[in-house]
Amino acid sequence: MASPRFTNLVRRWVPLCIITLPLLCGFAMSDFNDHIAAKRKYLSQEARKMFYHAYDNYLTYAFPHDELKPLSKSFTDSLSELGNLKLEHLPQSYNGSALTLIESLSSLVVMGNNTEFERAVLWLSENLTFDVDARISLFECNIRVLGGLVSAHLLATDSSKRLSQGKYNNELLDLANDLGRRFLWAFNTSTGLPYAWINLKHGVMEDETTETSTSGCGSLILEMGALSRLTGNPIYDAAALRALRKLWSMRSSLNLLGTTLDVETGEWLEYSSGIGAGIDSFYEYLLKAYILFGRDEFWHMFHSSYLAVQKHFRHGPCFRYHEADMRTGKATYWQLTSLQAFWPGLQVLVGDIPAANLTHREFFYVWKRFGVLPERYLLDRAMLHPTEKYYPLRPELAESTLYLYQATKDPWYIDVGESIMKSLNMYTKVDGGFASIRDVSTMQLEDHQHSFFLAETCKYLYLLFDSSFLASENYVFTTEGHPLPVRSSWHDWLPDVSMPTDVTSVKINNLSTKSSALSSQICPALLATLKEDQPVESACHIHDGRASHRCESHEECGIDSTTCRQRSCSLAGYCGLWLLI
Ligand code: DMJ
Repeated sequence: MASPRFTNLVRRWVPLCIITLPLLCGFAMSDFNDHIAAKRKYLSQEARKMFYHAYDNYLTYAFPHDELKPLSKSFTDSLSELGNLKLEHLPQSYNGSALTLIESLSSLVVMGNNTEFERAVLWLSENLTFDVDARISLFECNIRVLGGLVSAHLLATDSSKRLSQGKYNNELLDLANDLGRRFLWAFNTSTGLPYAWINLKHGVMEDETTETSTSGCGSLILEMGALSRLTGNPIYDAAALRALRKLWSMRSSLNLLGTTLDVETGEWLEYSSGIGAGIDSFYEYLLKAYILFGRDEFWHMFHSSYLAVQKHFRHGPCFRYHEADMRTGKATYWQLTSLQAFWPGLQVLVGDIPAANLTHREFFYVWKRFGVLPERYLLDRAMLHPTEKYYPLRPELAESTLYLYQATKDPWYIDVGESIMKSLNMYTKVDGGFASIRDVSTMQLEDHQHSFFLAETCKYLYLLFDSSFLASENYVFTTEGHPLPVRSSWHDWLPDVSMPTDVTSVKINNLSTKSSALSSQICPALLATLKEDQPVESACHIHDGRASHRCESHEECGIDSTTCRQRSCSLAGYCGLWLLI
């Protein structure tokens, strides 16, 4: 029996503890939250400083040309490949396409600088022309220029009244329309697949290469779809959709696509495939087009591709992605590439948060090891690729970090963002801007500040620390980081109501759920097709063959919903996560 003294102690202290502990915890939690809020505020100011260091130097040394050379404090007209023409032989009126200015428009809005946004919009409205004898990449010009203009037009004309009344008369949309018309030349092929290169003045040049990439054909639908909806001319959407459908018809029996192809014959030139260069934004645009336009067709294409990727490219407990032959699924290259780092962000959109978190950690591990992400890292030999050792200020890891933070609110991602920002300031900041890294093993710099550093890298870091821009509307970010608002008038099935926040309430078949273009968690189309006894967990979820989970072979087992890993058949005849694959 307990002594009376002990009983007294318990009587006196236990109720006190029960009352005070939650209070203490509450105080500790609120202290912690205050600390995170203060840290985010400070870091958002640092991200803003980074952006303006890049922007101001661009304006001083490179504007109105395309991009800044921060070491020599000069410029490059990187968007156009001018062949034998030298700049001084160009007409007087030619002054570059001010690419970095176009790419900065939406970042200025995200950072709340409406005055500079207006100044840039008005300058572009008066001076930008696409009537130039320049050979441009359709893919790059679409994501950077068309995307930049369409997004800025939407931001200039939404209800926020960012521009002084009467000053803007849809000039950016007119420019986008003009550019879109020039793009259409590229689609004049027997397959509907567009040429990778066009001359803005003369169309497709004689002897132009017929080789292009999967991304080049399959990442046009957001910008061209938006342009059609804004102008009321369906021709842009139709061209991009036709190309996408043709591309999808070229998939293998494994639902995989290659990375390069011929636009005239419609045949694959490169069968090795993955989630990185040449195909990355193809997956991204299927899901984002579904979120923006609500067409089930996009979801079906995305879902099949996503499952195929998880099944054939992912390996190991660490959730790395190798490359494989689209026809056989056999591994070709065991490489982690910088571009692949967008994948966890896409996984957040689809709701596979645990998988996104694990993959993100892989990329951050390599970032920490080298200080930044090398373009290619050989997984099988745990070493840098002999030639592709560069880091051109790419945004993908910051992008995925933002998506993961939005979905989880885990402060660890704030630390990751802080670490990314520190590295950028330490290794790439120079007097004249931010320079790319030529070799991550020596940190030797290269004289180039890519426009996506302003459109994406700085923007994603800023949004990680200050997401007030996201509170006003539900946005889809293009692959170049340009926000497009999700609007019911553009959408096949969203209810006709305004969406004042970044979370949209969606009701399908009496089921109500919340969906956001930044962390949708649950894909509505999947929800609509569900039977009542099948809980929605993830886009990669495949049920075991039998409800009892009994099996005779691995083929009868499905894909685990939380980890997206292939389940296998145990010796006792049950499907489960028995082996690490
Ligand atoms: C950007 O131009 C776009 O994100 C594109 O989809 C591929 N990556 C570059 C930056 O790394």
